[in-house]
Amino acid sequence: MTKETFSETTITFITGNQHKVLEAQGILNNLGITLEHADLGYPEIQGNLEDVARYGAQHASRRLGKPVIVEDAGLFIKALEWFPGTYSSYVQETIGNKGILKLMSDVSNRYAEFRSVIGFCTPKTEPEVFLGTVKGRIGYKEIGRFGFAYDPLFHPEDYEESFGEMKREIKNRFSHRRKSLEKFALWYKSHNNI
Ligand code: ITT
Repeated sequence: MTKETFSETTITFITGNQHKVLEAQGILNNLGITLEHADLGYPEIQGNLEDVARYGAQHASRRLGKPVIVEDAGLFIKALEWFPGTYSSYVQETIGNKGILKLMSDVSNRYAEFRSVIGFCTPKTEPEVFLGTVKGRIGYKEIGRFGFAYDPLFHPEDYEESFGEMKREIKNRFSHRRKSLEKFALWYKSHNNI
């Protein structure tokens, strides 16, 4: 099989979440990839993060006629049998952080992970996926004015502060999104013929 090569340094991030765009731009610019943003939407199939990212990237790249990335992310809480997981969007919109804190009120094991899967695809290639994970714990209250969604609940391993208390540059150094995007960028550059 021949190795695919890519010559574009600009990639379009398909997402409806502006916070993700700002974080991803900060991460990828340092890694030599320019990111454009388009809020096109794409069908989110039932399945794990990888399935959603793979299908979404393929669909969006064929539709836009350009190389794209999409991301499917979520918060996975061990004591809740990894809930909300793939239901993270729905749970954030319905019960929100207060609802999660209520579910955790009698729970002493606070272990949780954020996971991010980046799906990459071009109009002529098959999709590729890249997983990034950050370990941490759920706090006992929401704290912090930075970040978005679950960030005020999540304290990454080895830190007292929540993601909600960290400026974007700090979160970007070791977040789940940093790890998935870095894996993608390294892979992409090794397939780049410029
Ligand atoms: P897309 O248009 O990219 O799908 P989304 O916000 O729906 O945007 P996801 O499905 O990937 O994104 O995310 C699931 C939920 O988890 C959603 O409520 C996000 O706001 C939240 N989330 C994702 N990444 C997060 C992060 O880094 N910090 C806090 N919450 C996050």
